[in-house]
Amino acid sequence: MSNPQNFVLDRRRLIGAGAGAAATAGLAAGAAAETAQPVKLQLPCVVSTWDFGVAANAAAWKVLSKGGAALDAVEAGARVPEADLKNHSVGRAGYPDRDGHGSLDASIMDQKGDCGAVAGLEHIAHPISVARRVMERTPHVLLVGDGALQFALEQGFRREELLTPESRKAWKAWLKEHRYHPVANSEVRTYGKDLGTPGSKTNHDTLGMLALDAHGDLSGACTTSGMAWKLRGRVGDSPIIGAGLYVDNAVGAATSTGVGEEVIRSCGSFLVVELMRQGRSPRDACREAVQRILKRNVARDPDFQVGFLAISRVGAWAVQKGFSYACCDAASQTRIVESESFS
Ligand code: SD4
Repeated sequence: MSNPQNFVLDRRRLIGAGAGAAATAGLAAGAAAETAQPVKLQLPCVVSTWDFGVAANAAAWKVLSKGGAALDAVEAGARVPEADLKNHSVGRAGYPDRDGHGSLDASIMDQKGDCGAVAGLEHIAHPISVARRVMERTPHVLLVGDGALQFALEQGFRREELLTPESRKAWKAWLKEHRYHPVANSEVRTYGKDLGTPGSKTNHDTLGMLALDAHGDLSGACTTSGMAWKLRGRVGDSPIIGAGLYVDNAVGAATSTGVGEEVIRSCGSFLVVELMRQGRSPRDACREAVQRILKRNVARDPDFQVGFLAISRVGAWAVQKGFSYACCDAASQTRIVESESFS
């Protein structure tokens, strides 16, 4: 198998490997864009949201390129931004809630339709691995808050301080402003000088990762610290199966990033997969899901953003303006797709 090829998108371009079946669509302040040509699927492959997905993909690729399972790949991939102290939207250094508590959400789903998730998990740096334990070692799907922490500790996970000095500083800076206005997505983050330029490596959001392994099995993972400065106890889409993540081995998989409330209200990732089941391409399915949110949310916040990423067995690449993703597969060909806008 050839070496992994990782490609990063800037906010206008998608750089994809010449094989695969993935698509994104999203909206940024009410506008979204996408374009794609159908391409043939080549196994294995992995795609993930945002530019930090490149490092995550490399970890997933290590598993996939040796013939490993998609489930192991997405867990390995998700653990990368979770451990990255420069990443303030996933894992240990994620920005806290408005009261200063770092709490994490994650979900994982495999080719059998089995799934596990944790929400509002504090003091544990790798929620994706706890989510996998929930899936594999309990009869349940979702554990929350103190119960999730108790389970994680019983499973041998280490209790640690999630906040880094940097994320604490950012929280203090936000507190000074005396405003309660949680935001998601790099393009609209405005609090503190240390958040990084919008779109920069240090200023991105949820990791959603979808992988198709050499055996033809799909799995997905989604991990986040949620919206910075959220209300304590607020849970976004990422740990909700069908919202932030959905996998159906016969059809495809989808994941999301952005304002989780909108994705939950629309059962976003489930919707994308169901649309693909009906014969829609990943691109059209993502676009339709975005358009439904747009239609429903008439009085939306002008900053509000949602993006979907999907992978199918017979799909196409696509991307929308203002939302990047990283892909990795064994193809020798690469291509660049310029996005175009619609609203
Ligand atoms: C949430 N969807 O908690 C996550 C946050 C996110 O881009 O993805 N931001 O709502």
